Amino acid sequence: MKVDIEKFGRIAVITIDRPPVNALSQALRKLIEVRLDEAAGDEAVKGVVLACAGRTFVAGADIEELGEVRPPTLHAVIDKLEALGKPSVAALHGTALGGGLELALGCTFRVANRDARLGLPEVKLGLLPGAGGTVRTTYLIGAEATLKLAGSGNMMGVEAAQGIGLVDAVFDNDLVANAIRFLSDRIDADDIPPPVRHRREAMPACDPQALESLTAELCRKARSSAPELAAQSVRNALTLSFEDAMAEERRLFETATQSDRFGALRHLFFAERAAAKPSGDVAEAEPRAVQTVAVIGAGTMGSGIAMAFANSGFDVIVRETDEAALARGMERIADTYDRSVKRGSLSAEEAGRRKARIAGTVAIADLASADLIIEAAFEDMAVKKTIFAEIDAVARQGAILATNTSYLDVNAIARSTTRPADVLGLHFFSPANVMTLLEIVRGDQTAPDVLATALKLARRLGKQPVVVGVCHGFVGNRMLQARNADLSQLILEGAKPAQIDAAFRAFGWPMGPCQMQDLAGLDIGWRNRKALGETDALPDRLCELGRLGQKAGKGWYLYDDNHKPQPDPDVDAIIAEIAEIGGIARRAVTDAEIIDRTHGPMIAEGRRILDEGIAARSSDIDVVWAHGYGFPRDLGGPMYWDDHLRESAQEKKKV
Ligand code: 3H9
Repeated sequence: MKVDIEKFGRIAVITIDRPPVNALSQALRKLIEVRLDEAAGDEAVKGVVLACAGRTFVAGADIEELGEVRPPTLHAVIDKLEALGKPSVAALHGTALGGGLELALGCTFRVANRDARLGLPEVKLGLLPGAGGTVRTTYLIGAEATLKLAGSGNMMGVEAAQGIGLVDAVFDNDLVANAIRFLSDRIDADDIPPPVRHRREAMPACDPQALESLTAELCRKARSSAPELAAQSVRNALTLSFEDAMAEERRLFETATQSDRFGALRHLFFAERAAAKPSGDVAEAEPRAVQTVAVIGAGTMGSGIAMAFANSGFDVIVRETDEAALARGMERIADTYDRSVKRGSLSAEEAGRRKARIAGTVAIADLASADLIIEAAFEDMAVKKTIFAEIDAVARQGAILATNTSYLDVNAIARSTTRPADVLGLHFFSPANVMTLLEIVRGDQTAPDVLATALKLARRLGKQPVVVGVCHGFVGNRMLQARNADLSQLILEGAKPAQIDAAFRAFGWPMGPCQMQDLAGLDIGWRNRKALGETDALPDRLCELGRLGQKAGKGWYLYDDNHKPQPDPDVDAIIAEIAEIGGIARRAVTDAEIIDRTHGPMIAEGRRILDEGIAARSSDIDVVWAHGYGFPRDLGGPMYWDDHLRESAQEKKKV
């Protein structure tokens, strides 16, 4: 780690260099402070360029150190920069995020590379920007634009940033040289605006009502109240003096860093990165090149997988057994893209490019050119084995063969080929073009470079990978089964489906288990039970009565034309009847009991999964649940919740 200073005539360039992302640790802040003092004390220096070495401008405060207040604070460093008495310009490349953007706001100007991105992502950690990010930004670009940035945590491209005044100039190359020239020209023209803190008067106007509705929308989208913190601070920027608004922002920030929510979200931040990182023999292996991907099966899953790859620039071949099924799959794909265009989330040109990347075939021989073949056929071992033997006969040497099975034994599937080292599981979640989780299933014989390739692919696809071992249902579905194992019994004892779902939503889930089963189709579980020779009287009866879920207009609930679930007295009658047959006394069940009897077994299963080495780390399980099943991020994942929050939540309830 170092911070250099170099003079180019009357301009001093201060270069921050702390790989990988120049995060502002205490040690780095100290070094920056020293260089700022040097620049301030040098009479010959008339202006300062603040730049970064490596792949990015400062990506924020050091998340490891957040919550500790150790001098010099970021506030102090930014204040010093703002009070240099000489104009300064931040030269932004890569991602200027959080404390990095706040540092840049301490400069008189901001210039950027065309592909740079800016953002205030603190909300994703349950925080708000804590070093002027809401106050100075509001002065510069107005309250609404600031809240959009700080309340969503989304990054913004430089052209948009220039449009709203966050960036003063954009360059295609030679960023630092251009920044020096930019600053020199401004000095020569005597065109130096005051520091951002003194630009309150020029602040764009804002409609308080618009701020209110924007805050509500941000909270709804985030399924969290975290955006309210940024909103409160933006309102303070409008109504309080600079000093008071800054003090208040800092107080809100420091309080938030002590919260359970921050602890949970910071845990997930590092957990996600740990899960995506190759380790052991996989870290040493060279990933194989992949450009052409074949998908076997054009059903919901297969077409979703095909789109996920096409969206990331891969060439895709979709294979179906007959022309009619292929046509249906290709139509489903085209419809999905057309809907995105209609919604405005995708341009017609881009949709056209993506569609053009997907070719269809019924000839298995056409898969010979593929670097990766993913089977997304019916969930049946015999079917899968036949398909793998077929692929084995046509795939080129070195091609990777993957199964998208959600439950089945990847080792058995691998053994049906002559090359088990090239076989692994790539378990996408539905819809595969939307859901971020990818369980990468390592078979007994899967080669390290096959795994390394899968991890690299996940990154290219924008997916969150987690490497798991072979067992029935892997990490996610195995724990889901445990979570739902007591569901029928709970209902028969007296908890209504609507009460169970409401208890789950109150916990923070996007939906409860009954709603989820209705959405997926109750027949999935029914078919599984039949295959295993098992029964579950209550859902079996619903299925026998044609109550297969939302698609049938009725399941646990009754659905109106808008797919809105309504509790159904007929279901209550079925429950009462089966309870009576089983001699189950009905009683009031509390919400706490619902959470305990569903989450308890799920976490116990998670512990068994760890003991068996199916997941490498407890935090991997949290990542699976946060990305694949909507476990509330604010609670850090089931294992983290159990280890850190469950008891204190129970204590709070008692008080
Ligand atoms: C803040 O700024 C608070 C202030 O408002 C107020 C203060 C008073 N700290 O993601 P990657 C590590 S809050 C520490 O794989 P990419 C990361 O763990 C902060 N470490 O790369 C990983 O380490 P490893 C606001 C960090 O290219 C390595 O860098 N800022 C930090 O896919 C590479 O990361 C944020 O929330 C950090 N701030 O993406 C930005 N950032 O190799 C968070 C990264 O050991 N960061 N690391 O696993 C990101 O969004 C992405 O990392 C970034 C790069 C887009 C920068």
